[in-house]
Parts: sequence; structure tokens; C-alpha cells
Amino acid sequence: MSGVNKNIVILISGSGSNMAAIVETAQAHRWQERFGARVVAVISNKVAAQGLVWAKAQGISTASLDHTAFDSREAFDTALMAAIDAHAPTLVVLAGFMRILTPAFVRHYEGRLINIHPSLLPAFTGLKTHQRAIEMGCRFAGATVHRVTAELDHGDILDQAVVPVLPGDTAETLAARVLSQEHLMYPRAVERLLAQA
Ligand code: NHR
Ligand code: GAR
Repeated sequence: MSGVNKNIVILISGSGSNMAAIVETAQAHRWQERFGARVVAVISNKVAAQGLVWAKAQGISTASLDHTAFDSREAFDTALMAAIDAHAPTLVVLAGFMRILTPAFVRHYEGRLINIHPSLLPAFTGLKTHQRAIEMGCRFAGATVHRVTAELDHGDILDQAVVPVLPGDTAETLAARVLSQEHLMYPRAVERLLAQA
């Protein structure tokens, strides 16, 4: 990740609280001055994603590409790549992004594409992680920051955060406990990648 400008593009689908945590840490930790790094764009596959409203209010470029308007995953990913590449990103950050990406997309961003997944990988790849962890009787749950590969939730692990599963937890209470740790871990993981470059 050499060069003067390190552009970060964040992909979201919903509330975008991890995206906001990264943007706030970028400001508080002066990523622009220290690493030449800036969150330049936030892109959603859902027009109504709440995170877009927040990002726009911060003066960040926003865009949405409705995946249902495309005939295939390949067509959607091709358009998404064009929207992302317009910002010449050093790092593409999935933050609650809910569409599986094609091998061509993953190859295009190899080495600069990361995700946060709400489980302690390799346990509980895929969706409904908190419900499954509770049903299995797990005593601990958490989240994982990993590199994105063509195989879902299988890339190298960059960091993990652990939380207890407490008696009486529902998927919602556990998700909230995990999410509060994600907000600390994800910005830290991004900062570490920027510092390495
Ligand atoms: N793409 C690849 N190739 N590899 C990964 O590791 C990816 C990825 C795309 C997204 C995030 C992921 C997660 O952290 C992620 C990792 C969506 C689904 C899914 O099944 C699964 C995993 C993740 C994100 N999506 C459905 C689909 O058909 C749609 C579900 C919905 O819209 O609610 O794409 O968990
Ligand atoms: C987070 O918990 C994230 O780990 C998870 O969705 C939440 C998004 O919250 N991601 C996935 O489930 C990806 N399949 P946010 O939009 O407020 O950051």
C-alpha cells in the first residue's frame, strides 16, 4: 500500500455503524496526516441503507447500486467494481455488506479487500451466526476481521474479538455485545494495515 494517497472505500448494506466507527477513528487518529489515508467513498447495494445518510452528512461521497436491478451476480459486480475503481482505492472494506462477491471481483481486489464477520471463524461462516452460536451452547462468541477470498469467510484472519455468551442471551443481545467490540477492533485492524504499508 505505497503511494501518497491511500483511498479507502467502504461497502455497506445497512446501518453502517462499523463504517462510522472507521470514519471517526480516521479523524481522531489523524490517518490523513499519518498515513495519507482517507475514507473517500461509501457504497451500498441497498438504496435505503441508513449508513449512506450518515456518510453523506460527513461530506463523504456516497453511491448505491441496487443489486436487484442486475441480471446476474457478474453484472452487479462489474458495475460495483467500476463504482469502486473510480476512487482508486488502496483498501476496500466490507462493513455489514450482505452480497456474496464473485471470484472475479475478489481477484480484482486481491490483497486490498477485507471483511468483518460476526463470529469466531472458522466457526459459523455464513449468516445467522449469533442464533447458531446460542443454539450450539457456545460459551463464547465474537467477531473476526479477515481477508476476503473467493471462498466465503475463509481468508486469513487479521484479528478477533471475544465476548461471553450470557444466560438468557437472545440473538439480539448477543449481536449488540459483539457489535460493540467490532467498533473497537475494525478501525484498529484497518489502522494496522495502513501503518504496515
Ligand atoms: N464474498 C466473498 N467472495 N468472500 C467473502 O468472504 C465474503 C463475500 C461477500 C460478503 C461478508 C459475509 C459475512 O461476513 C462477505 C464475505 C453475505 C452472505 C450471504 O449469504 C454471506 C456472508 C457474508 C455476506 N448473502 C446473500 C447472497 O445471496 C444475501 C443475503 C441477504 O441479502 O440478506 O449474496 O457474513
Ligand atoms: C455487523 O455485526 C457485521 O459483523 C455483520 O453485520 C453487522 C453490520 O453492522 N456482518 C455480516 O453479517 C455480514 N454478513 P453495521 O452495518 O452497523 O456495521
